[in-house]
Amino acid sequence: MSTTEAPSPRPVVVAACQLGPVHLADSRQDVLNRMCKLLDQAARENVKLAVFPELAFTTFFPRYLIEGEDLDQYFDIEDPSKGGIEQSPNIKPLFDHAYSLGIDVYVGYAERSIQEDGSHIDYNSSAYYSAHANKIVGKYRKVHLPGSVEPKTEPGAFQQLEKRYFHPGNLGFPAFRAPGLVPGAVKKSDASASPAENNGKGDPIIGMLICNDRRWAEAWRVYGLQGIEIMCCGYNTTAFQTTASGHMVDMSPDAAEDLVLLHHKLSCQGNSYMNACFSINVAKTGAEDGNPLVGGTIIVHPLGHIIKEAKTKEDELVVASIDLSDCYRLKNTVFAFEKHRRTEHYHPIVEQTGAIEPELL
Ligand code: CDT
Repeated sequence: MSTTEAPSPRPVVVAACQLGPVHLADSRQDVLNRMCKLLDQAARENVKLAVFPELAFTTFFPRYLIEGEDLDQYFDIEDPSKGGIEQSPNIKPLFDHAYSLGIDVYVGYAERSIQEDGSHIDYNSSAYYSAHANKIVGKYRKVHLPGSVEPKTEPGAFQQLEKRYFHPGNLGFPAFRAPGLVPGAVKKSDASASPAENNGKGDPIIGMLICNDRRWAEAWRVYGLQGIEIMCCGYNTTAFQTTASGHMVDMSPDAAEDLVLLHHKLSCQGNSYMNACFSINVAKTGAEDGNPLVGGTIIVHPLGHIIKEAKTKEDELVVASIDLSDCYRLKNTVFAFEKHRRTEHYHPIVEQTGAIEPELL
């Protein structure tokens, strides 16, 4: 598409499938039933893409120190010799149901990846299941793991043990196309010979992040550089803030929750705008066995505003009709990366991890 040409409409109905709390004692079957019920509701509202939270099938277990075999129950096995995660008896029924309704699904889960030598590596992962292709067409492993390897030792400290239970993702930030989501998508076989002419005309370009990743501009930009149109991101975010020792920051619960929501929305709205994409950001929320998780499920427009927002801290479907051509107002102007980016100045982004302050005066 030339930058002066108005892009053709590419409409799609999407939904955030917010989940209320999942308690330690809740069975996988109960949670699956709740998720399938949301899909049923989504089908009645003509939804074609449904996004579920991070670690959707269980309680947010990294808040607990769990050792030995007790940990196994939270993980789903990805064993290439026996088929992928879609074969997991805990997950397959969700995809089977989505297939019967013709709905694509993003869902977060704890992945136990079996290696060739029989050992395993654990990841905090998400999968994108395409109902059109009846298979997983995108996989992501959370890169920015928050928390610590060792539990905090001071009395009353809150634990966040993701660095203990998971390896940082090893797949990078791979955008992919979701087949069959919008009508009339241009395919490779009938595309124009000039690649830029096909921009904004193909099957939707999808990216995935998981929770803490949404706070990292670098992650969004790597997707932005692949022309992302829809970002899917599930999260479990505490409704309070903690100090480095794991204690609650000393402020009123309402003020703390407002601040958490502010940072969440700034991250999603700012990065959607700066990468000119829609984003579907979905909470597991409410109090899990007394541990409060923030809500704030939002669907964000590429211009940065919130299109739809959850009203509860319970299971709730948040539906929006979006038009992917809306991404091109910014992709072709302010954020036409090919015209305006100055990569010669960006070296520190990849060469440096922590901040290095200028020399003292
Ligand atoms: N699950 C997860 O990644 N939670 C983190 C808490 C980090 S503390 C800001 C989050 O970013 O919401």
